[in-house]
Amino acid sequence: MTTTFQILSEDGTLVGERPTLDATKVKSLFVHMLRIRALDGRMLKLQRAGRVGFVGTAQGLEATLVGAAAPLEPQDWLWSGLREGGAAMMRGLPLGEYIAQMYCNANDTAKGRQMCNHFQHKGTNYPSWSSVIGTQIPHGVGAAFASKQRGEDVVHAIHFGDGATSSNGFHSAMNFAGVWKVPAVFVCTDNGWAISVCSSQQTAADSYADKAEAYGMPGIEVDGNDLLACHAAMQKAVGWARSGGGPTLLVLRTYRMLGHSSSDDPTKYRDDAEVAAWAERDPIDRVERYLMSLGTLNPGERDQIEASLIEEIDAAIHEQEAAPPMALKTLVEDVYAEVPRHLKQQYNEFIEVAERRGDAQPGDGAFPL
Ligand SMILES: Cc1ncc(C[n+]2csc(CCOP(=O)(O)OP(=O)(O)O)c2C)c(N)n1
Ligand SMILES: [Mg+2]
Repeated sequence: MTTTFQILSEDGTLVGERPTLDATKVKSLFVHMLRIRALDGRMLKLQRAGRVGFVGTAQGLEATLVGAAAPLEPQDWLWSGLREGGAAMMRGLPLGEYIAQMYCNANDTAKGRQMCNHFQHKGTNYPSWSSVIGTQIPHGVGAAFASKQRGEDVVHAIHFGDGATSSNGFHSAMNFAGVWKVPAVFVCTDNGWAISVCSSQQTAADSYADKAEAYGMPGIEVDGNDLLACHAAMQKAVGWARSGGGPTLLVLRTYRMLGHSSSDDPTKYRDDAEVAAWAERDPIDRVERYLMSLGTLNPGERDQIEASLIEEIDAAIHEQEAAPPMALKTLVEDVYAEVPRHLKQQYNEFIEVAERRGDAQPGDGAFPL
C-alpha cells in the first residue's frame, strides 16, 4: 500500500517533517496560488463571454503548480503537460504575454500558430505545450540527456497528467531516463480524471508512483493539495537530479475541480458528492489556515490580496484586448528565409478574399507578384 507524503494536514496543522520554507516564503507562494486561481476565473468568464476561444483551468491544482515550480533554478527547464501556465508565470512568463497568448493577438509570441491557452516562454525555458498527450515526456528526457552530456547544471521538470501514463511516450521516456540517469523529475499530476476516464479505469496499480520501480527510479506519492509537501518532495527530487543521482517520479494526488476544459461538462460523468468532498480539501484554504495560525496572514488579508490581483489582471486584459490581431502576413513567414513565389501567390489570393470580407485592409497584400 502506497503512503502519501504530507506535511500540512487538511486543517492547516503540521503533521510531517519540519518545513524548510519560512513563513514569508510560504506567504509569497500563497499569493502565486491566489493569482493562478484569479486568472483562471477571469479567463473562464472571458471564454463564456466569447472573448477568448478556449480555457482549461488549474482550479484545485494550485499547490502542485506552485510547490513543484518553486524549487527550480532559473536555468532549469519546465516541460508542461496541460495546465502549468501558472507555473510558467511564476518563473517569469509576464502576465501580459500570458493573456496575449489567450487572445492570439499581435503580442502573442506564438504568433497565433498555437491553440490559445497553450503557453510557451523562451526566456524561462518553457517549451510550447502540445495537446497531443505525453509527447513532451520523451522530448524532456532527450533534452535532459543533452544537458547531462554537455555537463550543464540544469534539471528538467517534466509535467504530465495521470492520463499520459497510458501513452507510449511515458514508458519509453521513463525507461531511457532510468538507464541514462538523466537530470529530470517526472511530475505526474494525478487529478483523478483524464477527461471522463477516472484513475481506476486508467490503471490497476495502487498508485501511479508504483510505475517508477519498473524503470529503476524512486516513485513517491505526494498529497497534491499540500503546498509544503509538493515543495519538499520536489526540492529533494531536484537536488537528487542536480547531484547526478538521476530521475524521480513524483505523483501529486489532487483533483480537477472544474471541467477538463471550457468544452467539457463534467456533470455527465462524475458525482457532485465527489467534487464536494474535494472542495473541503482546497489547497489554498489549507495554506491560508496555516499562515493564519502563524500570524503571518491577518483576517481579511486574503480578500485584499485577491482584490488587488483582480485589478492587476483586469488592467492586463484591457491592454491586450486593445492590441490588434496578428498581421496576416505572418501566415506565410518563418518557414523559408525568403517567402517563395508560390506562397506569395497564395497569400495575395487570400488577401483579395480577406479584403472583400473586411478582414484585411487595402495594402495588407505585402507580396506583390
Ligand atoms: C495522444 C492523445 N490522445 C488523446 C487525446 C485527447 N485528450 C486530450 S486531453 C486528454 C486527457 C488528459 O488527461 P490527463 O493526462 O490526466 O491530464 P488532465 O487533463 O487531467 O490535466 C485526452 C485523452 C490527446 N490530446 N492526445
Ligand atoms: Mg488527469
